[in-house]
Amino acid sequence: MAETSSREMINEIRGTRMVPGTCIICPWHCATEVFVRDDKVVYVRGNEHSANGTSRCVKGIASAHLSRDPDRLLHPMRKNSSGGFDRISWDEALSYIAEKLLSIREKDGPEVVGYFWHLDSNPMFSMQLFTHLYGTPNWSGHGAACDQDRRLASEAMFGHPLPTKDFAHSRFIMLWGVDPFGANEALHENRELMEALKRGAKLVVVDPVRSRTAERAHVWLPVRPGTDGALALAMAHRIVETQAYDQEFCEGWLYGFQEFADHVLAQGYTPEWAEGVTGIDQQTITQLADEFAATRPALMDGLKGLVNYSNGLDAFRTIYTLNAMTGNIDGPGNIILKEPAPLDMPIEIPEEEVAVPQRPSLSEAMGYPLAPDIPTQLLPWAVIEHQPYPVKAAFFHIINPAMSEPNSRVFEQMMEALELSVTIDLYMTETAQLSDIVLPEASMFERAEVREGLWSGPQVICSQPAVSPLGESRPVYEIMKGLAEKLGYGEYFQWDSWEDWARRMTQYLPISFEELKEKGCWQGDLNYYKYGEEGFGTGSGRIEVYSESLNEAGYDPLPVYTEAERVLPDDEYPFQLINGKMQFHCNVHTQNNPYLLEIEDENWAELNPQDAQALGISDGDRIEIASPQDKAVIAVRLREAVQPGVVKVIHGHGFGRRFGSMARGKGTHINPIFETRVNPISGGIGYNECKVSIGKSEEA
Ligand SMILES: Nc1nc2c(c(=O)[nH]1)N[C@H]1C(S)=C(S)[C@@H](COP(=O)(O)OP(=O)(O)OC[C@H]3O[C@@H](n4cnc5c(=O)[nH]c(N)nc54)[C@H](O)[C@@H]3O)O[C@H]1N2
Ligand SMILES: Nc1nc2c(c(=O)[nH]1)N[C@H]1C(S)=C(S)[C@@H](COP(=O)(O)OP(=O)(O)OC[C@H]3O[C@@H](n4cnc5c(=O)[nH]c(N)nc54)[C@H](O)[C@@H]3O)O[C@H]1N2
Ligand code: SF4
Ligand SMILES: [Mo]
Repeated sequence: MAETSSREMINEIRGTRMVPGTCIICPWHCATEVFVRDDKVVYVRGNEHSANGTSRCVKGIASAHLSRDPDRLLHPMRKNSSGGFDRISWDEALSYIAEKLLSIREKDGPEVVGYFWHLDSNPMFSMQLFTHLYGTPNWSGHGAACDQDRRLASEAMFGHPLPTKDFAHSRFIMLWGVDPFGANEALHENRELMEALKRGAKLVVVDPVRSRTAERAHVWLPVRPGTDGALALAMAHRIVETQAYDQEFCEGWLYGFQEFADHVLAQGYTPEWAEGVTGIDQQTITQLADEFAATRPALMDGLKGLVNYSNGLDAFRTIYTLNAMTGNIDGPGNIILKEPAPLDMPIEIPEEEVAVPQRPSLSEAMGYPLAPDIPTQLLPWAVIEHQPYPVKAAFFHIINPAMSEPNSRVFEQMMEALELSVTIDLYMTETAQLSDIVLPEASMFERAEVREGLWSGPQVICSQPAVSPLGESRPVYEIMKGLAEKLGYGEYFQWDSWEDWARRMTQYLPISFEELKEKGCWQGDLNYYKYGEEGFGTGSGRIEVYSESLNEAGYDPLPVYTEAERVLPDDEYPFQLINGKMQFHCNVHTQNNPYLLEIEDENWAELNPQDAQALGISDGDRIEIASPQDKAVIAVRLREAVQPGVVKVIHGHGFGRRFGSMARGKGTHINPIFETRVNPISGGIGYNECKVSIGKSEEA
C-alpha cells in the first residue's frame, strides 16, 4: 500500500482534501494533516510522516474552531482619540507604521524599536526586516517569560540552546518541576515516556505538588518550593563522595569536573544538609543518587517549576551536571542535543547591506549580557523612565503580554507611553486593546509556514494554506513584505507566491521541495553522540560544568545554592504561591474555544484541605489571594496533593475581560498580583517568587 493511503481513505470517506499543516497552539509545533471541505476545516490529526504519527492532543483537535471563530479580527484597526478603534485599510495601516518607524529612527536611532514574539509563525521575515534592514538589536522571543534559565544553563554548559529527551530508551527518568502529563510536552516525547514506563523504566518526579506526572511516578519527591538546587547538589555530593561518576567520560568531556567535585564537597552540600533545606529525607536522596549513577541509560530534566525561581539557573546547571558526570549525554535514553535541520533564510540580504546597531541590545544594557531573550519584564522601565535607554515603539506578534507578563498594571502604563505600539494577532486581545495599531494575521490554517520541528533529530515542517484567510487577515510574511515596501526595502521581499521563499529555505534538504510539500514533514536520522565528531558548542569544546562564559561575565562559574533573592512567606503573607498550566488549554489563548471551555471553563487555585479548614474555606469557594502588589479573586479546589503552606494557581483564564464572546467573564486574570522579579543572571521571570495571604471571598 502506498504511504498516503490513510490520508486518501479519510479524503474519500469525508469528501475532503488533506493539506499539510503546523499546529502552533502550544510551543511544541506539531506537524499536522488538515482535512478541508468547502473551504472549511473539518478534521485535524497528526502528520503521519512526523515523530508524532497521526496522534495529536485535545487542544490540537479542538483548534479547528480557530479557522472560523466569529470573534476573530477581520481587518486592520487604528485607535482613535476617544480610545475606540476605527477600521482602516492595510495600505493606511502599513503607511502609518512605516512613517512612524522612519521618523523614530531618524530621531532616536533604530535601537528604540522592539519586536517581540512567541509562538512564532515564520519569525525569520520579521527578524530579517527588523534586525538586518531596519537595524534594531531588540528583536526577541519571549523566553524570559518561559524557559530562560533552562536555555541559559544549556547554552553555558553544552553550547546548545535546546536539549530534548530520549525517553524511549531510558531506564531511569527523573523530572524536576515539569508536568508532561499535565502541561503536555512534545507529543512524541509523552508517548515515549508512557512506553518507557510500560517497559519498566523508573520515573522519579520532583514537585511540591502531586502533579499528573507525579501520580504516575514510582517516587514522588515533594520538595519545598524553590529548593531543587539543594536537592540536586546533594545528589552530586553523594556521587562525588562515592566516586560513582563515569570517570572516563568526566576526564574526556567535562571541563572543570575536578573544580566542581571539590566545590560540592567543600561547600558541604551533603544529603543531610539538603534534608533541612528541601524537606526530603537524606536516605531517599542518597538512595536515588546511588540508583541514578548506577542505572544506564538515564536522564533528568525540568522546566517551569525550576525557571520560575531566582535560583533556577543553578538548579538547572546542577541537574545537567548530574547527567554529564554519569555519562548520560546525547546517547540513547539521555537528554539529546538536538541536531538542527539545514534550513536557509527565506530571503537574501547581501552582507554589506546588513545594518549594524550602534547601541547594545536591551539585554546587555539592562545588565543581563547572557540572557537568551530580552528580559521583557523590564521593558516598562525602558519606555517610561528611559532606563537603560529609551524604547519608543514595540511590536507584539503572537503574544499577549498584558495577560502573560507579571505586574500587569505597569505594563498597561507602558503601553500608554509608547509612541508606536502594534499588535499582530488573531483576536482583539488585551494587548491589542492597548495598542495604536492592530493587524489581523491569517491563522495557522490559512497560511504557509516552513519551520524547524522539535523532534530530537533534524525535522522540517512545511505547512500550506488549507482554507482562505478570514476577512482581510494576512499571513505574517505578506505583512512584512508590505511593511518592507513602505520602508524602502521592497527589493529584498520579492516573491510571487509562498512557494518561492519556501523553496529557498528548504534548498539544502535531501528531498525535493515537491516531496516535502506533499508529505508536509521531513525527518533526517536521529544521530547520537554528535559531540564525538564535533565536540560541544562551548569555548572549550567540552561540557563546561565550570562555566567560562559565566565566569567571564562576572558570575560564579560553579553552581551554588542560595536563597538570597528568594521571596519567602512571612507573617503577613504566609503562603508561597506557585504556578502551573492547565491540561486542556494552552496558556492564555485557547480560552475562546467552545470545545475546550466545555472541559474547563475557568482557572482555579489549589489549596491543602488543612489550610482551607483553618481559614474556613470549602472546596469550590471563591478566595481572595493578596500579594504585596495586588489582589485577585479566584475559585479554589482543595487537594491533599498540595503541600500545606503552598497555593498553586493555574494561569490562563480571565482572557475574555474585554473581548471574546465565549471566554468573556470566565476565570481570573492572576498576573496583576506578581511583582516585577527578574532572575539575577538569566533575566527570566520568577513567577513563583510570590508570597500571598488567603481569605474566603464574599464576591460571587
Ligand atoms: N496543556 C498544556 N500544555 C502546555 C501549556 C499549557 O498551557 N497547557 N503550556 C506550554 C508552555 S508555554 C510551557 S512553557 C510548558 C510548561 O510545561 P511545565 O513546566 O510542565 O508546566 P507547569 O504546569 O508550569 O509545570 C511546572 C510544575 O512545576 C511544579 N513546581 C512549582 N514549584 C516547584 C518547585 O519549586 N520545584 C519543583 N520541582 N517543581 C515545582 C508545579 O507544581 C508544576 O507541576 O507547557 C507547554 N504545554
Ligand atoms: N502567572 C503566570 N504567568 C505566565 C505563566 C505562568 O505559568 N503563570 N507562563 C508563562 C509562559 S511559560 C508563557 S510561554 C507565557 C505565554 O504568554 P503569551 O505568549 O503571551 O500567551 P499565549 O496564550 O501563548 O499567547 C498567544 C497569543 O498569540 C495569539 N495567536 C495565536 N495564534 C496566532 C497566529 O497564528 N497569529 C498571530 N498573530 N497570533 C496568534 C493568541 O491570540 C494570543 O494572543 O505566559 C507566561 N506567563
Ligand atoms: S501538543 Fe501543542 S502543538 Fe501539538 S497538537 Fe497539541 S496543542 Fe498543537
Ligand atoms: Mo512557556
